[in-house]
Amino acid sequence: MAIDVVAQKMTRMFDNFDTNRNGYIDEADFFRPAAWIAGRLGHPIRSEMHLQLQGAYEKMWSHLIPVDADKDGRITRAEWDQGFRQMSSGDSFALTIGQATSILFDCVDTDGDGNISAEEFANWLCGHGVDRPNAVESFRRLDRRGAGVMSKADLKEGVVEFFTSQDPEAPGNWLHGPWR
Ligand SMILES: [Ca+2]
Ligand SMILES: [Ca+2]
Ligand SMILES: [Ca+2]
Repeated sequence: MAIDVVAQKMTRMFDNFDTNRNGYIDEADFFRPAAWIAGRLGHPIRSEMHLQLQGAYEKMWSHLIPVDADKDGRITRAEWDQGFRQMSSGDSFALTIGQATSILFDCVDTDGDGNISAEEFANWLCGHGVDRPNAVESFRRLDRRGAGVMSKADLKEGVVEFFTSQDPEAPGNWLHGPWR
């Protein structure tokens, strides 16, 4: 039987976003990576860099709130799967992909130069609990033309594949690290 590649990727994404690994995603899960990534870059809590990252993550969380179907402030795996199914079958999926790409880009492009470097991407994934070798490998896959940096358009190509491609070899599958 063919494996459901998209479903496996969504499970991976849930695990990455549940940063305190307690089985559901809530707002607190997005404080940790912002603080971790800023710290990795040598910027303390409440520094400008940290607050900027936290703001980007708060945007990500507010974008996910509709997935919390019963409005209890927590996204369970069931809500996650259901929310994704609704989103991907809806008319506004292309719009959602565009918004998701922009929000993600602002979380990852920490120096704000309009490109994502290998180091920025690895730091982002490590902030979500992926180990560094796998984070580096993920960037290598997503940087499909070997440019060494990703533009927002390059990231969007990966985001689209992540959410839609059932091809096990699609580079975009690696957006949230190893997915199998
Ligand atoms: Ca959690
Ligand atoms: Ca809920
Ligand atoms: Ca950058």
